[in-house]
Amino acid sequence: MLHSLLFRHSSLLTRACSNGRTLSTSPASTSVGCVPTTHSSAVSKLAFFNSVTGDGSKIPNYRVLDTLGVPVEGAEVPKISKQFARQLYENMQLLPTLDDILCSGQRQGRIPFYATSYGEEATVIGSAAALADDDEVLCRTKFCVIYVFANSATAQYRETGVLLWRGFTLDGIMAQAFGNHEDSSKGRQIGVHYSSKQHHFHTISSPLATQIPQVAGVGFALKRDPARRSKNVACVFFGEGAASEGDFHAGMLLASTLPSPTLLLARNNGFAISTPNSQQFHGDGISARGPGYGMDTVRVDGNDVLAVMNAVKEARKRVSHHSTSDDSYVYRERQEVEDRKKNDNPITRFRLFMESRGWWNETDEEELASRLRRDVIKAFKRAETIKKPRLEDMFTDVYAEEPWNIKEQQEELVALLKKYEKVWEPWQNELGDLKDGGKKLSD
Ligand SMILES: Cc1ncc(C[n+]2csc(CCOP(=O)(O)OP(=O)(O)O)c2C)c(N)n1
Ligand SMILES: [Mg+2]
Repeated sequence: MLHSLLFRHSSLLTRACSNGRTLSTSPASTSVGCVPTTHSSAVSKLAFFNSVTGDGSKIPNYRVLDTLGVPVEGAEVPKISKQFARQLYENMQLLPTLDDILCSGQRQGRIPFYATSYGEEATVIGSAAALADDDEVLCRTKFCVIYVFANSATAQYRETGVLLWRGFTLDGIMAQAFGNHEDSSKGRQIGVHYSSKQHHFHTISSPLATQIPQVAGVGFALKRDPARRSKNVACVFFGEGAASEGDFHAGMLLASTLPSPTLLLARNNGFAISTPNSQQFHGDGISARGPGYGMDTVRVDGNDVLAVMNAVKEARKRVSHHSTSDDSYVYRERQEVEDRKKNDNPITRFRLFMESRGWWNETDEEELASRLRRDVIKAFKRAETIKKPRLEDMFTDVYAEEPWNIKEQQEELVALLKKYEKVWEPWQNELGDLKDGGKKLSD
């Protein structure tokens, strides 16, 4: 599931008070003026509240399709063609295909690390389809509820689908997984930490939530750029666990006080590694925080690709003007995970919708599954044979002028190479995997 929050500020009430035209715009008969510091109406009755809905209910979950892929009563089904629906479906199916092969590749020791997108296919592909391909994305990318806070794209680590939607190739995915010399980060990043300037996909960093204050800055930069001002938004993806970091609040405050075309998408998959939602927050989830920052907010069913697409599209319109290191079965019942996959699978839900329109059938499914698997395995095997980046690349690209400590480390490595490269077999083997065999540095 996915929830989304859309943010915007300056309510009518605020403006009415600050303009001084009226002291109270509150419909409450008990209103006795306006408190200057908050511009809220003054009342004589003591009342506490802990819900943003006014009546104590939970914020509702926006949905277009039910779990059987049938449009729910009153929902607006986006007008998409058969071809576009198939494109959505194909991209959603590509994610678990990649996940299956790369996860088993990691278990076989062929790649060092991986994080899957299982269950988050609708959230990520639905959002990607609603964004413009040159909107800026910042991420850190499992099952999820999305909250869209609308204001620009940055990612966490489960948003590979955004890159795929934008045309990032399977060879690019595999180069990153193996850290070979075709990888845009030259093998210096941990797995799934993608980076692509061409695809407006900002480099993923491991510390949770750092991307949230950054996106407020990216959004502000877009606003200041006449060529992109009313054309692009900045969009950040983060998990509900990341929303427990101080950086979440810093980013929300920045995005709301410096208005900019920024979209914040919180994916709530119920867990931050082994910590369940019940231990992460008290209150109505992450979405309840949006209005506290004066941001337009919506909670969306993240297993519903059409709902996600509608919500992100609307949010965009408004603002324009876990990993292979962990075993979830230790903290989640195997049955719970299996049931969830069966009972409310975002891919199955959309497949049922497509079948009801006569856009998809069993033959299409079999053809797609074998084609995706073949393509992914081919890219995996190719990347495995490609040499790793040159050794000297370890020291470049961060500083314009090499600082003394980096120089010192490089000199130390050169000395070690001179001493051991010809006499110690493990080093000889490792150097043999590098693009230039480590020669340039040792010369
Ligand atoms: C600042 C920081 N603390 C801890 C970690 C270790 N860590 C990596 S992923 C993760 C859980 C994140 O949960 P969530 O944001 O909900 O994303 P999900 O994995 O569920 O998609 C943690 C605690 C980290 N990377 N950075
Ligand atoms: Mg989570």
